[in-house]
Amino acid sequence: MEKVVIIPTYNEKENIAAIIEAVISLELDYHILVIDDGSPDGTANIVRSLFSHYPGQLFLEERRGKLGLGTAYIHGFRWALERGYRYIFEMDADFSHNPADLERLYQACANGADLAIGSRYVKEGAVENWPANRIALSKGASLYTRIITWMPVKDPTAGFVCYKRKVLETINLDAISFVGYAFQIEMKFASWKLGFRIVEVPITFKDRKLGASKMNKGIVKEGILGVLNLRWQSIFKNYRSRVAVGSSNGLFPQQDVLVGGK
Ligand SMILES: Nc1nc2c(ncn2[C@@H]2O[C@H](COP(=O)(O)OP(=O)(O)O)[C@@H](O)[C@H]2O)c(=O)[nH]1
Ligand SMILES: [Mg+2]
Repeated sequence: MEKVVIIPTYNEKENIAAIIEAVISLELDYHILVIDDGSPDGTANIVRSLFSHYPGQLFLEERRGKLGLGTAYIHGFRWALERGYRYIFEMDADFSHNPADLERLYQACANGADLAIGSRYVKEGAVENWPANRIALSKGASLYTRIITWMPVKDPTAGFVCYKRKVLETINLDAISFVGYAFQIEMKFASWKLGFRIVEVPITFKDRKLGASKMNKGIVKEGILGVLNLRWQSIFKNYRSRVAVGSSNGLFPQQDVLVGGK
């Protein structure tokens, strides 16, 4: 029970079998947990049909409807913590994240990081085939987040991450408020505020070839307001103690955070 990759899905029937196969064929003992939000295209049925091929390695949690990426991951984190996993990964289903990079994130954590981020915006990181407007949105979001929060993370919206379990045990998951992609920013912000060591590992992010993106205007709006809210809370509302399990006990003195690309 060492490593589990959480893959959130909504209508990923074109990708899900192949991404599961790609992770398993690494032969590095990754377990996989798919969190499907009642995909109308039958993604969950495909996962179920693969159970007998990968017994004890492939798991599925189904939710009733599209409840958002953030709560899907929170559900997955709780599932993984209850089962004793030591390294808990986030990865998209659509091959934007290369499963072969899982091991690079794992190595970063095994070598001292508490949180390893697959980063597009550090040296040697890259984005391939994304339309110009998506790149502008993503880079703009990164810059905006850094200006408002001062968080020294170059790719704060990244969704390819390895957490050591102690990070997820320390963050009060009930206090994580966002449902969409702002969730990704908040998880990094909370980890940073709690003094965890964050390392950015350069990756090449590729646009999906199959299926459709679920990005929408509501997600962007939540991100813009959400980042302001995080900053506000961290200045005036003692965000750090509120986001820690057990709250306001002073257990987490701010450390010098080491954020490094390669
Ligand atoms: N369970 C769940 N998964 C989601 C939801 N929204 C997006 N996803 C999944 O999150 C991952 C990233 O979403 P995607 O649409 O590719 O976002 P993009 O890469 O930013 O365009 C994919 O695996 C999606 O299927 C959701 O509301 N619930
Ligand atoms: Mg995608």
